[in-house]
Amino acid sequence: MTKRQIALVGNPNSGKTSLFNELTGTNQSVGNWPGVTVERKSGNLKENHQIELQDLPGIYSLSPYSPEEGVARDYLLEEHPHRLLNIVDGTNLERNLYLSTQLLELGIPMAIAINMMDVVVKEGTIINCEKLAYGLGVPVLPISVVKKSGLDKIKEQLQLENNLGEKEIAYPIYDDRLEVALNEIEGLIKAYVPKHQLRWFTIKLFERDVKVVEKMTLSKDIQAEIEEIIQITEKIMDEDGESIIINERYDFISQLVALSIVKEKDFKLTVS
Ligand code: BGO
Repeated sequence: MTKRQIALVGNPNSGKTSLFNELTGTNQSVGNWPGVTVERKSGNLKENHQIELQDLPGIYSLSPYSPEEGVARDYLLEEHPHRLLNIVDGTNLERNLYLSTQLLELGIPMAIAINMMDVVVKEGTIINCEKLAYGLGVPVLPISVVKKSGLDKIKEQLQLENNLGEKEIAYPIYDDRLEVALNEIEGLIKAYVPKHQLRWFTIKLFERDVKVVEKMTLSKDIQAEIEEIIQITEKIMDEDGESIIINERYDFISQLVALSIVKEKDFKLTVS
């Protein structure tokens, strides 16, 4: 029986290595990713050796600029992991969720583990994981690797079978003006990309991501049509394509975080 591959993805210092070690124990193999000096680590889930965890390099985004991001991107797009576990540092939620918005677009079933909850609680912050889960469309589980809390729920998630269609609508929806453009680009490219990766490729084309544009080998006519759609949207929204996407991601995250976080000091201010 082939093992199910599950990728652990997160920002540097989110606690990814600590979680990977906790879930796999001593049962790990270490090498390098092909062509780059970036360490590749995998290991079986202690409780179920049919589940292989792939520890991806710590990254802030899935842009094509650094070797770490390149390795993570290629793996996620080409090696088709069964599931993703996105580890997020709960003390730095807004910054960490930037990567999450990109991971959601890959069309792979995913869960989010909010780590460092021991620190979050100590700082007097309440994170409403149900609200985050509702807004992001995927399970969000609070954990503390150091305190070993919440890890049973993570193991349950990792062992879930994938449901057909599970991932279809779980990605952030942005400003209407952008969504109209993305919808038009989707129509132009849908015959050329796997259905579950359509959102990813559409957004990358809108950003004029060089590697994706090179790889897709679209006809000159389609490329010109896409460029026209981007330019019209840039004019309407008064920004370049890449900045439009970055700003939309941050707007989406800051609205979601504002709804999902309560700080103790806010309480004190209201009652005094
Ligand atoms: C040091 N809670 C707390 N409080 N800390 C955690 C948790 C948690 O749930 N999970 C991880 N950490 P990595 P990446 C350290 O190494 O797993 C800590 O980059 C130190 N080191 O112990 O390495 C973890 O793989 C000296 O902290 O993250 C580690 O994602 C003093 O977060 C750090 C204090 O974890 C990063 C901490 C010499």
